[in-house]
Amino acid sequence: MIPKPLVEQISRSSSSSLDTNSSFSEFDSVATTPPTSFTTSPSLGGTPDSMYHEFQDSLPVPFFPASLDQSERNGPQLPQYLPQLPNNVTPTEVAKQDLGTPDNWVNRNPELVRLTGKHPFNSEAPLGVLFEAGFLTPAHLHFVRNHGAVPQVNHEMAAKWTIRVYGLVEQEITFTLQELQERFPVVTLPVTLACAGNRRKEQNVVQKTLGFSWGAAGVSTALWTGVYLADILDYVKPIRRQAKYVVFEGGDNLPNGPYGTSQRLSWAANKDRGMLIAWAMNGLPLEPDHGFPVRVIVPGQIGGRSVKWLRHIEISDRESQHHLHFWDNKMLPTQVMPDQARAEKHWWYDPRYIITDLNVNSAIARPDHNEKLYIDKTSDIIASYPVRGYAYAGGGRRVTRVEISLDQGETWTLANIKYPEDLFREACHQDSVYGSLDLTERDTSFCWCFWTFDVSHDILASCDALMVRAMDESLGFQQRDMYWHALGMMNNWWFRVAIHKTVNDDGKIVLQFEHPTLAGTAPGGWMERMKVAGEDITKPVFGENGKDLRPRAPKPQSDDVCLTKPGVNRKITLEEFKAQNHQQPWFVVNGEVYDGTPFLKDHPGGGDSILLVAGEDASEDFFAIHSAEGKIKLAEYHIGTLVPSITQEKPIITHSDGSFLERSRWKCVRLCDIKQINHDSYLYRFALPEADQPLGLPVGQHVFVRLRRQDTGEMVQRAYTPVSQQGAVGFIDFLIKLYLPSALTPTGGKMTTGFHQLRLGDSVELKGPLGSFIWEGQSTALWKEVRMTVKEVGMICGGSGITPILQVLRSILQNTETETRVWLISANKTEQDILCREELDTLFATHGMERFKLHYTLSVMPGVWPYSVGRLNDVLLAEHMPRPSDHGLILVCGPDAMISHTVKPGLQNMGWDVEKSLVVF
Ligand SMILES: Nc1nc2c(c(=O)[nH]1)N[C@H]1C(S)=C(S)[C@@H](COP(=O)(O)O)O[C@H]1N2
Ligand SMILES: [Mo]
Repeated sequence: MIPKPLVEQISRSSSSSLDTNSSFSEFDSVATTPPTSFTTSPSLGGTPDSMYHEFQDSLPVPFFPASLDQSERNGPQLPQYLPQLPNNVTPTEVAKQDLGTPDNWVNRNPELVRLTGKHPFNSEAPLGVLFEAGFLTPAHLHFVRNHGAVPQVNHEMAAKWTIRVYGLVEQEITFTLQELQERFPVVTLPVTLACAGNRRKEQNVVQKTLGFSWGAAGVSTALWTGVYLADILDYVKPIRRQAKYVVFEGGDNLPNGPYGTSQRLSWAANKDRGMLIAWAMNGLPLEPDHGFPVRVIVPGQIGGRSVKWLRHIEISDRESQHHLHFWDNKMLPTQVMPDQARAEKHWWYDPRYIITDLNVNSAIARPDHNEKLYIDKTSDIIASYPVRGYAYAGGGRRVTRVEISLDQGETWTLANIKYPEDLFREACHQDSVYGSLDLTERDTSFCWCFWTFDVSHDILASCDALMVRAMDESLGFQQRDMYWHALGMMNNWWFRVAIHKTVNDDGKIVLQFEHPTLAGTAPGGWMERMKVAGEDITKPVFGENGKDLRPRAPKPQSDDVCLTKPGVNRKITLEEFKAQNHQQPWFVVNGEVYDGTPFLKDHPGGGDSILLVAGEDASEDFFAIHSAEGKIKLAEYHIGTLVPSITQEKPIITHSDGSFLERSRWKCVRLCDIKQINHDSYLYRFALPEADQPLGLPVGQHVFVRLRRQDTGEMVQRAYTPVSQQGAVGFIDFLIKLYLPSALTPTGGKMTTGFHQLRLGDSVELKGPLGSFIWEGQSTALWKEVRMTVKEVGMICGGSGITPILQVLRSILQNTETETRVWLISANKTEQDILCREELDTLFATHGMERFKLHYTLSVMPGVWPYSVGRLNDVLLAEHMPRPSDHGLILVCGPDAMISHTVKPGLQNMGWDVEKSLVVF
């Protein structure tokens, strides 16, 4: 059936109040007051049928996008045997993020995940939400890919919108949308669009590509209504043998000209390929984000070929010359690094690297990321979990199998696939909005399909990961390995979901699922977690079982960063390596030797962390905490290779006096108590493995604490000094001031946030001792391996800087045989911030004034207060620190700014030689 011409309706609608608004701002204001709506028309009867006819008759052409009209609208209903239209809920407000942008008039769903900040708008729905919406995606959950601002098109402009068809044709012509509708059969096709960047985040975690981070929801399906491009081409008659391409141009205004791309004429002219010039989506006008008033739809190809806001169709002897036709939607060879791609134009102009058809792809939507499954072992019924997800292929090819692996790719089992698209093949549906919705004679598959795979809870609980792969009619299938390339597009390696198993207090097994990544900038997923842990995420191994299945590479891989320096080929023997002076530390990473001396001063983790690994294999620590930048830096210090026979023998120094700490080995301790000390500080007590075990930490030294963030999976480590008394056995106490996420620091302190997440029973790892200073007692200190007699000790601490100093203070004062005297200033913001005040005051009461001079200063004006007010300054230092002397030493711990701007100059003014007498913790 050819739909009846809608001329009458056009003239009717042009007399409506909407049409009299010509400027955009007026239009916008009208948009928020809905016109007489379809659904509230008084003539509407109660039955869906009468509603349906009413709908058609009042349809203005071209009609309004839902978001410019009212929030809940749906296209005409479909017969019951077809997949039903989703509920379209488009907000009637402009989101905050869009206010300062050129898109400050587009109403968008705030639930969408924004992938490129505020502007331009690129977004996808949360994967679980997209999936639950079903076969047809409502406009408010459909992914959006805009290279720039959305062209502002109001009703009047839409009515006058023309598409010019020109070039190598017998008959050039310009169509309005009405004319297209009148002249050609109106058709509707269900089509899945997927951006070529779908799943790019996974590539970005392996190594940053030139593109932003799509999750697995850069794919959506809708009913698209328009006319066949093939019919238009028939009408304009391309000139035979000359015309080769059909070039489309959009109405958006981008820095390098409008968006445009092209199709081969032979494909475009073939109705089987289903290319449409479309004005409606799910029976409603296109949303501004999806091309209002008209766009191209190219089924089976990447979304990038479906030009939105279509202005021109040129029939040409050459492909599109538009900037983004060349500089986007390419799959460059994997050897071409991003910088090289930017610099070398020829890659982009090589026709072999263009992407047209989609490749076969699939993803797991259920279980969702972080979903939890509680397993009830007591029940007799063997419960099962339906693992579910989507799959799609390109070029009209059907997905012919979806397989699931529960053993990390060793064996695969078929999942059950449903093809909702096939329901449209059973009968033809026609009406004046959809025109003819007829797949009865089509063999092409242009839509995603859904698969299900039931796994019994028992089996699921014994798995470390779920993996899916699909195959299409051409027997193309998803590979185990990622094809990483500079644009990160068409990523379709196996989709893997990690499974974490824990046992609850009540003995229940809890499974928690972890997707590879989260869309956009959101942290999380096993890829980031394993990368931080130094694992090779391009060959991921899940859980203990995975290790048996595929033995790990012996050495941790280092992303794509080269850890060696070109030209360095010195061979270093273990003897030579070991004989190196530890003040000029050499260490080994992956069998290569590095000289850390030049970096002692600037290392972000402090020089101590380098001194600590002097003469040792630092591979494990290095990979646990370093980013690509750290790795690039490391290569600068490469001096040679440890000769092979010796690298196998890992030099480890362990001491055997029964004490806990080891300098070259991380050891676990379990959190056994948490006490709140003040508004932001807590005392964390960790149990050592043995109840009577000494810690093995000399006074004045520190330990490294390492923990895994429970939210991000990131490994973080810092040096701390415990506050437990010297000689305490079986436990270690840390006093931690928490820097939690706040309005000012949205991420909070990396390490202390990690502490805050710890629950009793959780463990952290310790290693040590470290530090260049030891208080040996009896007026002696060992500093940088030089022993000295110390009779006067000044101590300056800012805030939580008291902790390393406290150990020395106690040791000095508790020893009644020594005459060493101590001066201490504790600088804080408020009185509540002073840590260990009670202990300090008690020590003062016991040992003051003769041996211990104690002073406080507060930077925030207190009420009644016997000590100083104001930041630390020269006057305070002169008054409360000892005079310079040969047997004097000053210890300081606090913020860098305080040390370099106040303490050092202040002490120098007093006559101290800070090089020789100032110990900075
Ligand atoms: N005019 C124009 N058309 C365009 C784009 C664009 O930025 N401008 N983006 C393209 C890309 S890369 C994709 S994936 C699809 C996305 O369509 P959607 O936003 O309707 O989902 O539109 C394509 N058409
Ligand atoms: Mo795209």
